[in-house]
Amino acid sequence: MLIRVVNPNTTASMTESIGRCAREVAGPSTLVEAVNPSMGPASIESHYEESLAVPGLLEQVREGEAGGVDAFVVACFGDPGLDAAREIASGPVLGIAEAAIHAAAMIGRTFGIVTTLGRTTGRAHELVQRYGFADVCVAVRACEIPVLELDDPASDAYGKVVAECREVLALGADAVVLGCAGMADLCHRLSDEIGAPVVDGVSAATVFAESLVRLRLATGKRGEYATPPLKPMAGLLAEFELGARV
Ligand code: 5HY
Repeated sequence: MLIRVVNPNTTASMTESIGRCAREVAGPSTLVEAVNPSMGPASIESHYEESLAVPGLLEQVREGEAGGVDAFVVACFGDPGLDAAREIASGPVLGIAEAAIHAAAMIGRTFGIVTTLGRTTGRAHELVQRYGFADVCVAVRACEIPVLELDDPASDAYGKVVAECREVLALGADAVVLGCAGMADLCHRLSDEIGAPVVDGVSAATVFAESLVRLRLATGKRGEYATPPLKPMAGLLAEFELGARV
């Protein structure tokens, strides 16, 4: 089985780290390819960047679809372009926020989320609401570390994430959800440090995507997620006209 994990930002070092985490949990017969778009923001920390990351994400989904990919993972905690990707992919498409939130709800009564910048907490609340877990999400906290500084030792990112994880537990959470794909490689160390389950969406989405393929389940195509109607696409986005060569 072939799973394509798409990091919707354009930072290759982050894509490599995401790929490593996904491969760690993928089954022996599963091939994981981690990719990022050729265009778009270096990191996604605002609505503007999230919107501008979507064409690149869809570029990678269309390319993967043409290359026989069985399932896709959208490796950004805002789950950007998830619905659009589901419309153009035949196999399952999972967002890391969606997967992490569902996993957390299966291992405790409550959970909390630790994300990067405070300005992204609104999106996290929205997704918790959308996925139906607003009642059991007791906190969304930000460590105020920019995405691209998460792997910079000088930023003390790890210490700040630990502190926010402890705050979330103090607010009554049974588990902590990591609110950024760039935190995926901190997951097990954090869990040992705080003595509670820590959920990383990259690995959760990879395993859930694998399971859906094994169950021979894919996105329903009779209604909302049917292939979009063909129509002309003008200007910069002309190559996104469905039916146009990938
Ligand atoms: C992410 N941004 O997972 C989100 C995290 C965030 O570039 N990859 C990004 O801060 O919303």
